[in-house]
Amino acid sequence: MKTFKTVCPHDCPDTCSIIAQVEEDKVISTKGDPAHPFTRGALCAKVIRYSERIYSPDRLLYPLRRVGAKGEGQFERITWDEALDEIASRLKQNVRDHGSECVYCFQGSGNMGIIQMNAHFPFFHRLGASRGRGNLCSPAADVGWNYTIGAMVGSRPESVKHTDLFLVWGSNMVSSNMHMLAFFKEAKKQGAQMIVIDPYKNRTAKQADWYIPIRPGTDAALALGMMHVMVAEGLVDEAYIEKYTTGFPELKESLADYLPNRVEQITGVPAEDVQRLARMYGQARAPFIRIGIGVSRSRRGGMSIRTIACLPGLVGAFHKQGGGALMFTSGAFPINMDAIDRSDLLPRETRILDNVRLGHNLMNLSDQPLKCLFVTGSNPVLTCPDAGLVRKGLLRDDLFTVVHEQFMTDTVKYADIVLPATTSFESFDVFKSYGHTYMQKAEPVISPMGEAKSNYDLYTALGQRMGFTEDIFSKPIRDLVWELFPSFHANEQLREDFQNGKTIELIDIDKAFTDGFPTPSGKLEFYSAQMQKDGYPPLPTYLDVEEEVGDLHLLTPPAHFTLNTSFGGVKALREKEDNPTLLIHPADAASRGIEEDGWIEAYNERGSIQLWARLTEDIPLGTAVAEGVWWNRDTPDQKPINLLTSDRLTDMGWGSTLHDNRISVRTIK
Ligand SMILES: Nc1nc2c(c(=O)[nH]1)N[C@H]1C(S)=C(S)[C@@H](COP(=O)(O)OP(=O)(O)OC[C@H]3O[C@@H](n4cnc5c(=O)[nH]c(N)nc54)[C@H](O)[C@@H]3O)O[C@H]1N2
Ligand SMILES: Nc1nc2c(c(=O)[nH]1)N[C@H]1C(S)=C(S)[C@@H](COP(=O)(O)OP(=O)(O)OC[C@H]3O[C@@H](n4cnc5c(=O)[nH]c(N)nc54)[C@H](O)[C@@H]3O)O[C@H]1N2
Ligand code: SF4
Ligand SMILES: [Mo]
Repeated sequence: MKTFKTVCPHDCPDTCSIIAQVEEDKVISTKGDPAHPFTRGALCAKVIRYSERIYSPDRLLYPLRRVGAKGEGQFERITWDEALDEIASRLKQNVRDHGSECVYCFQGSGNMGIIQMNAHFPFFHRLGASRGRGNLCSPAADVGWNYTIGAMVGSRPESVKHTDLFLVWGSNMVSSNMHMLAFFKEAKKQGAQMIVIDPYKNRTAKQADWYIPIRPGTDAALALGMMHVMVAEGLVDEAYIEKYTTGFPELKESLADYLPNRVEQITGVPAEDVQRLARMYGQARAPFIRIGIGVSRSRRGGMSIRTIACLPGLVGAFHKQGGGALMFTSGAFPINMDAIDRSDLLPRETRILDNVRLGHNLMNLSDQPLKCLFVTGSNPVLTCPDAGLVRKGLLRDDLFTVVHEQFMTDTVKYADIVLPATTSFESFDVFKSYGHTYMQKAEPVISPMGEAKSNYDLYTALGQRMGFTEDIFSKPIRDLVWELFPSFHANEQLREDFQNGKTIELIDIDKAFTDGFPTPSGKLEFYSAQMQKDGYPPLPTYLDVEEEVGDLHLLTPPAHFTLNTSFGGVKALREKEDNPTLLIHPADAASRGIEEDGWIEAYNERGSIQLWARLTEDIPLGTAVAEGVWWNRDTPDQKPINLLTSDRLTDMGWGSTLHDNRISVRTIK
């Protein structure tokens, strides 16, 4: 029996360190690594029995060629040579006939390793394929936060153990960020309070000292209402504001628009609660705000995040132990991404497409239609908005689709060629994190299963088959590490620790704001000249947007055991969630003829799907919540929740508006 250290590859802020026990090239058990300073030996319920995923009888182990109709899932086994030859010849022919921008790779975050997640870029850049911008997950949050703070760093997550007031703003941490919550529990023992601000009473809100329901998309108004009260009542730190922020006089003037009564009308939060919240925040010793990505997935998302991020500037929280705010820690990793991105290989400035609008990209590009689609680390048939249009696009006879996957997902069924992918236990990588500050190395724990190839090995092989001679298409994967981390060159100790599998920190984020903020002005920016240049209001603002048709606001957040459809592939996890469910207030249900829990139909102009209605007062009137994304086979009508979501973009960063849609519901006749 041998013991290996590896890293959980899933898209999750916690990036856990895993200890795997291996016997004769087989993983016997997986458990958390107690030596990891952030994850401290615990793995979540989704990953604790990871060998069920690695050895699932449903793993794809060989290349396949489609023999049935698209979407049917009928394939025959072929060799890697046949697969690579067919892909190379289809690519060459299409590039010759239609130009290289008829090729496009849809990328997801199924494997968060720095190398494997980005391994396709050199190939598609060299080819001159269309590029993508934005993603389904969090780009509006990145842009919004950066306008205020200047870089994607914030308070150290572990430091929440020293807070006296914890604001969880639009995050279901019990399910999606449990290791940080564990640090807050230490503060709770000392009497710290937790407030959850969320449109519905999720698992985390149920543990809060105070749960504040808010109308979806209205967070900026609540934050501005708090600022109004804090300024009016002298609950701000004038000396700090003077030294560390810019634009306070302009902000102060604009706060006249955010009287608590008006904020109540916008947000649904009673004026006295706005006041109480502002006073608690303004009087706390070291208040800490954890901002969730959920807040950002709406047409006001970027501005909401930018506005919430201003709050700590009023009270000096970033400079108090236990205080501040955290969006992501991604900026704590100085990495030379050019080493893996390789934009230098681009033959010219190629076309850029919005990744979130996959259906549109497949159906509506009239000047140069897409002809070859690659999918890596993603399951867009289920997880992309406007899923009906995505499916239509994938059914196009003239589209050549290649999917590299571990499982026969709903997306794989539309592929012409299917390529088997290794799991992270079978490949080398280096991991940063967006929820903590520690770098980790993952050596392969076992040999690849069947004929599976890692992303890096696939795109190296494909590059060679295309006749690409640049060094990246033959470089041993470990050589890349030295190019990715310039800090390793000068620091032998760091290099040695990394080689030996120690968790290392490249930047001490405790010092991130010691000399000010990394914005253009060097200060936390209440007023942002850059925003004005980019066409946004320069001050934090509650934006007006047009309402869609439909009588309930639909939220589609992660479920405890699923959402990321990776987990739906594991039988034991699938069985823990009962049915694809719509949580709805009993009065909203009753007024639509739904008297008790049961199957109903949710619909809007994009389509209709069946969901199990569960009547609960945890959901406010006017809102409905569908947790998780289910594999089609686990739904009554083989339709994904994203049939109902729109591919409209966020206000910033070309992100998805998955929490900004409207539906109606009816009983099934
Ligand atoms: N309705 C609704 N939709 C959503 C969301 C929502 O909140 N609501 N959230 C969005 C967000 S934030 C995200 S991140 C997405 C998640 O979207 P999903 O597409 O469900 O992402 P994952 O489950 O992380 O991974 C996708 C696939 O990557 C495969 N994979 C894993 N590792 C590798 C690898 O090394 N190589 C290759 N080739 N494949 C691999 C897995 O088997 C899996 O099938 O969903 C988005 N869609
Ligand atoms: N168990 C589990 N954990 C996961 C995942 C999973 O699928 N399951 N997915 C992983 C991935 S890819 C990601 S990106 C992260 C997801 O991270 P997040 O998107 O931050 O997801 P949650 O933490 O569940 O938080 C979503 C919360 O945001 C709330 N919300 C939605 N709209 C608004 C709004 O306008 N205002 C406010 N205040 N709140 C709003 C929702 O009601 C919900 O409670 O989690 C990761 N971790
Ligand atoms: S908490 Fe996140 S990183 Fe940790 S094991 Fe679970 S999915 Fe992986
Ligand atoms: Mo995500």
